[in-house]
Amino acid sequence: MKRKIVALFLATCMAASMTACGGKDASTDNASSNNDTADDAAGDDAAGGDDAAGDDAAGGDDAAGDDAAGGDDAAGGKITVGFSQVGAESDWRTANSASMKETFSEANGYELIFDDAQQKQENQIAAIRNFIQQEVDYIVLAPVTETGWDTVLQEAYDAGIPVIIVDRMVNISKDDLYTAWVGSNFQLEGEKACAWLDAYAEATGKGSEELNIIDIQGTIGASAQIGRTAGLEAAIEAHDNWKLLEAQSGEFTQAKGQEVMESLLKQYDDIDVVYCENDNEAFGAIDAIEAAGKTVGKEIGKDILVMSFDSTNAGLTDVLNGKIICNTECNPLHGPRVEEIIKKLEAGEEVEKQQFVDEEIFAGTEDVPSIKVNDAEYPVTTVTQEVIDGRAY
Ligand code: GYE
Repeated sequence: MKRKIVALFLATCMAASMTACGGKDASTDNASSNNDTADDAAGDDAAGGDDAAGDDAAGGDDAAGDDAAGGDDAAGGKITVGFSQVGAESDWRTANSASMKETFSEANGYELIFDDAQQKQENQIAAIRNFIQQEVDYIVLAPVTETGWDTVLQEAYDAGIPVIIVDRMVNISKDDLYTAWVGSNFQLEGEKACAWLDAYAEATGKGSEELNIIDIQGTIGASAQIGRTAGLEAAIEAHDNWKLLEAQSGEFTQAKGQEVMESLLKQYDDIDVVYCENDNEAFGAIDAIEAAGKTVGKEIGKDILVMSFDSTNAGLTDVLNGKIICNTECNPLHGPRVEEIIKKLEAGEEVEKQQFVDEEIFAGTEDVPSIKVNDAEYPVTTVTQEVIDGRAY
């Protein structure tokens, strides 16, 4: 309970202006020493404006940090984190789950309640309700889609449990229903991939040729799908000679990627580029293309060019093998980033509402040394075995 109230206080601080929370007095009496309802505690604190959780953490006795180090709460002094994970649909997701589990280990002072939602929002909503009931200290949510979160996040908010969103985004009516988000700029990823294709076509003398493009989309309504599809749509809009033959969801899985590609190969015999919205879809698409007797490769007009996102080890290995021509990175190692947010909250510090991760772009050829998107220049890394061996996922 104690932790719950501290958490609500911190969440309220985040929502209120920092001047209201940044006073000097380190008394967290409300938060630490009585049985006030969560509403009372947060209300008083926020209204009083004198209590600084940060001061507490720095030198006080009642700091949330103290709790974490040796408190007496249900988890035996550990910080409990309920993590609602999308599923296990891809190599990216496996790396992401591993990162979260490694970070939020018992040895690091956490009790992690990990829930795999099997790509279903209703399972995520049930998991969050379960976390609320268990009075976890933090809820971490990797949302399957952007919409549909208002009710359950309001419930977490009312219970005084800070919610950290990771990876994909939520689209909610009130911003203070979550404390912080960390993830990727998915539209930028799409724009980078398309800038690469544009530069590659130019560099190989095919800049004015017609390009027939297939988009194997991710899970419809997921930020990663929305952003990557939007990046492609904008590029198609900007190129008279680029044509989107079809966009269909491969649900970020290899099996579905293969299925979609198989059926599209029957429909179209003039596909130039397959824009797969993740590596696993690309693996499935490659299998389908090869089974249909066509070639994946780098020659526009002769091969089918497979583009992908994530840049997992297996994805970059396919770049090295010449099967994927360009792979735009999406970094899954969010465990330490979420932990940093939690540590700051524990210390009563302000956290950034939204944090974007820096990401690279990889290609199988040296034709395009760098690309430009919105006036920013991004180097393109040519994949070698050394590059792959030097990466963590
Ligand atoms: O690209 C894909 C996974 O949301 C960024 O989800 C994530 C995406 C990732 O299934 O492989």
